[in-house]
Amino acid sequence: MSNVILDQISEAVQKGKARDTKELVQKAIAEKIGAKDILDKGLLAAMAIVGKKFKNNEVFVPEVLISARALNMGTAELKPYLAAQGVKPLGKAIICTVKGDLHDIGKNLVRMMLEGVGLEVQDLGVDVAPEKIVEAVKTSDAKVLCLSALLTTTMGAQKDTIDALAAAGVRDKIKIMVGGAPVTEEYAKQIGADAYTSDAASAATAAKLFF
Ligand code: B1M
Repeated sequence: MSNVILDQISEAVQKGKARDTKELVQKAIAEKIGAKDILDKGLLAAMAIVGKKFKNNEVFVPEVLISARALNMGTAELKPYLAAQGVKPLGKAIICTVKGDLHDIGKNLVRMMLEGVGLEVQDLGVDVAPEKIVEAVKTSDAKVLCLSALLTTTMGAQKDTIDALAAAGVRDKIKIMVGGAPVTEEYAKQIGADAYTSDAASAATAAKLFF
């Protein structure tokens, strides 16, 4: 039974049916299907299929965008269930997708998981230039900065950001975590990041250790 609804969620995301996705996620929650299963086997499974089709030129940017919108509607429903909300914020983190990069689904998931472990999150959005990040670090009391990059062509902006923070004299004010599909542990070390994690849940666990 549960597989049926997870398949329906996947189908709704693939077709970009945002309202259906939201309703099906609500139905799955009511049927006591675990939030992580709904996320992994329904919502993200769909995006993996859409990603393959995108790569093979079977679907194009507009279709991917409407699927992304449906996926975001679904994850918004899951937010309270993915992790218990902390009552008093543990501390503050800044998150963004780096310059030149518009992908925000992974970033939003990381933000959600950080909030889930009790952190207050300042989200700077997507395509964020190093100068803007430097300004945010200077003016905020955040202890952790999370940089997301989804393209091999924008991974370099993670390094540019770390370099810009060093040049501005604020590199040691904050712990820098990097992630995103093309990013690796080795790359993270190479560019002088403090931590790399491959998924949103471990990003939250790792971030917590800095407080
Ligand atoms: Co884009 N895109 N895209 N795209 N897109 C990819 C990434 C790609 C792999 C598709 C492909 O060819 N197979 C490919 C990149 C190739 C490469 O560089 N290696 C690609 C390309 C080429 C492009 C364009 C250049 C296409 C074009 O225009 N010709 C263009 C670039 C635009 C730009 O950014 N300047 C583009 C555009 C788009 C859309 C706008 C259409 C849309 C984004 C919509 C949105 O985000 N609102 C889109 C999408 C949706 C994808 C795919 C299909 C899905 C990405 C996604 O959201 N995955 C993607 C193919 C794929 O991945 N299968 C693809 C789900 C998400 C949960 O995973 O973001 O990896 P992810 O996040 C994970 C982890 O990486 C980690 O946690 C998350 C899960 O737990 N994580 C972090 C992420 N950030 C972290 C930060 C941390 C820690 C962990 O900080 C500490």
